[in-house]
Amino acid sequence: MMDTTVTIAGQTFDHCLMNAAGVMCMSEEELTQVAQSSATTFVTKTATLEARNGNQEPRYFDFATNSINSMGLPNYGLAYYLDFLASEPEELQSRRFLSIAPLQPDELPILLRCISVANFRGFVELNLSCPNVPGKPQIGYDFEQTNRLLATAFSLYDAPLGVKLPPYFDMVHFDCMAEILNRYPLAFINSINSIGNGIVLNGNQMAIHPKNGFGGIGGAVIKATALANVHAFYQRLHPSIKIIGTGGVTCGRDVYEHILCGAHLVQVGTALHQEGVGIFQRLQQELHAEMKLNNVHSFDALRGKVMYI
Ligand code: RRO
Repeated sequence: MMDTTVTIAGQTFDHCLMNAAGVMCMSEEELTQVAQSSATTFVTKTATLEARNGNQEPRYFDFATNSINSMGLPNYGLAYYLDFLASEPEELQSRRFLSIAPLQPDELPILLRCISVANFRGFVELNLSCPNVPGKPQIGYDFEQTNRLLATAFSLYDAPLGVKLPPYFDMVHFDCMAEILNRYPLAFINSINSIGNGIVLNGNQMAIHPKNGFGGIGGAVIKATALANVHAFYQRLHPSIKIIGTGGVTCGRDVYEHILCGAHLVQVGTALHQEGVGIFQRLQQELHAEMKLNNVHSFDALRGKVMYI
């Protein structure tokens, strides 16, 4: 028997696979499709207080098993996602992830107040890492601002809350960010968002239009950075802060590696966009085969057990 259950903040999931924010989660129709697939739960598109159209098209481009995007936070606004979540049975709601982003620091208390008033008690994922809103830096690269936002959040809000982080590339940055995160009763962190501000060419042209072609890179090419971030935080964070591994998942072996490096849940972005919701069943089958091959019978026996040479 294989035990693939995962527990975070008292909620148990039957396995580890779900969408990554931004993919198949903007409209009710897309969220319903993920909800009805074999994904264990879903996360919504990052919601802002007011609805946004996002950046000019073309703003998403697939290249091989990768993508570049500069969507610019298009979403239907927080109330839309809260209404959709409220339409679900309570026991489902408590396992859903609602992604949010304040456009200014003073929006965070308002967003959290709306979530409390709507009585949503599922997981809130505070997105500190959107690379694509012109003129707005990625909050997760500003350690002091991250600390201030988390202090505000936890002074106001007591349901499960986590953060979506940008990728870090320096060991000292892992140390600094982990030290800040460990000050707070976070339910989880999610590593990583897309690798910001890459360029992809389509022929002799920039593949996407906004920000003169600069956009967030996702897909197979970011797996090494994603695994590094998952493992660096696994080594540094208090064990009560669970890790959601995101980045570069295209097959069951990739999911296995995220868990081996320390992930509880594993999210799929670019590959879900390319393959559709059928991917969850394929990944699950491939993951089980990989676990059998390695004689591992539970996620708990696998998680964080990467070997060093
Ligand atoms: O909407 C976007 O442009 C976007 C967001 Br909010 C994010 O967090 N990550 C990303 O790659 N794109």
